[in-house]
Amino acid sequence: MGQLKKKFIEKALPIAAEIKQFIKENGNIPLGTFTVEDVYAGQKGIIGLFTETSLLDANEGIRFRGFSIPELREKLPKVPGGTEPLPEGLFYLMLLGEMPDYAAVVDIQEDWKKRAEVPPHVFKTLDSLPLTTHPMTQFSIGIMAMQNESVFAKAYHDGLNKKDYWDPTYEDVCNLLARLPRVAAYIYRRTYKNSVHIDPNPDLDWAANFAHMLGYDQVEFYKLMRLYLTIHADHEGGNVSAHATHLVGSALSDPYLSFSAAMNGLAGPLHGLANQEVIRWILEMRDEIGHSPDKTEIAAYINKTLANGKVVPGYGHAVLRKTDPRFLAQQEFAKTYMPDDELVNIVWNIYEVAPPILEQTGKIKNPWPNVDAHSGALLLHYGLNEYDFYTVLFGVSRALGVMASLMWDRILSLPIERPKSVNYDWLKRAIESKKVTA
Ligand code: HAX
Repeated sequence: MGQLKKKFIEKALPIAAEIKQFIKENGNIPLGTFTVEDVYAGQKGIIGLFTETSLLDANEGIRFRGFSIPELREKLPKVPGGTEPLPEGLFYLMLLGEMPDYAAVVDIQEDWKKRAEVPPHVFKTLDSLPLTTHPMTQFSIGIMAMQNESVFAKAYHDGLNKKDYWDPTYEDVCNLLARLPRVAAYIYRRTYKNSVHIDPNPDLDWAANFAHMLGYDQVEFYKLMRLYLTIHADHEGGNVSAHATHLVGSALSDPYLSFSAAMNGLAGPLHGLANQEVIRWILEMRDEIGHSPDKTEIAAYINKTLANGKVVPGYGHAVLRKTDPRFLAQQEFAKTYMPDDELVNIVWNIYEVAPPILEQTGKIKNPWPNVDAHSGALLLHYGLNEYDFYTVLFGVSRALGVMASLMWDRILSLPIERPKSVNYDWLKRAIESKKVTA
């Protein structure tokens, strides 16, 4: 048994017992009320999910087990002499709730290297798809193709005691995390690089090896991947990809089934696909204007986008009400490594121009940029210009958070998710009865 798995069960069982006792003692205490509008508005603000790995504050942004993005960048272990955090360390933090040292991260790296071999049939499955298949669809299919190896599904089929669900889940989670970069890189190389594939380099960390398999071996790009795979990992439990993992997982669907569901959600343009949409939108703006747009031209293009009934991609958020700290972390990276890059400067100009325009509409609750507003310009700087692929990078990162969360779902034996829905007639009757009793 690897160090992390041993530590997880030693730590998780007493905490799970404590949480369950807490729920038993406090289960009847009301936490709030909801309105008729809440029923229609995508459950926003309604507390109905339990997620240990991270917590989002509307004004401050995300904290992973209590650590903000700047704190993660400072405190998570780095490669010797490195400047960006190692995402394997963030997985450790999210799983255990404690900051790892470098040795603990190396231990995870060694474990994942042993698990990293992707079964050949997965590549054959991917190769059978038309090259025009969107990379996110390929990614979801690639994940599903690995499902026949699920240790949990087999153990459940063979007869598994409830209290042991966590154990084969852990095996699936680590196998999946170890293999995702290879699957993602395979999709990239088959779709855009004539199927000239690059073997993994076992001497590299998880993020750098991913960059290497994609074909980007610059040290700066390794740094970008470490940062990128860290900041996209988790955003508490209610976003579409995390919620999908939790929801599907609550039926005891194994991690492969749960995570591919998450990726189908991430592939939506209001969620993770926004990162490709941002770059598509910027490039279309530049093409239409015929040169690098200035602030006045950007403002006009934003107004035109809104007038055409489209969203300005990369702006707005269901929870956040300030600039996303994940945007700011990427901006800081760009200021260090590419302050004169043309597209990066367009992104910064949009940041100056867009918020007041969006605010003036009077309906957009958050006029500030989210994580997706910046990432594409960073990738383009290093030549990764196949923007349909960007959401797959997001997906590889998101696996860290939602898989750590799924481990907690299992250790806590969280039940099947089944919120109540009501119809129009029910709402009308509820309002009527309120009027009668008022
Ligand atoms: N451009 C134009 N209109 C926008 C907008 C934007 N960036 N953001 C919100 N709105 C509109 C909504 O479409 C809605 O319009 P209607 O009332 O006509 O339906 C209105 O403003 C109120 O929306 P809201 O309450 O402020 O926002 P929601 O919580 O409903 O939606 C979204 C949050 C992120 C989906 C939304 O802001 C949006 O569509 N943004 C652009 C797409 C995007 O960047 N998505 C990525 C979000 C971060 C993420 O998950 N990354 O993976």
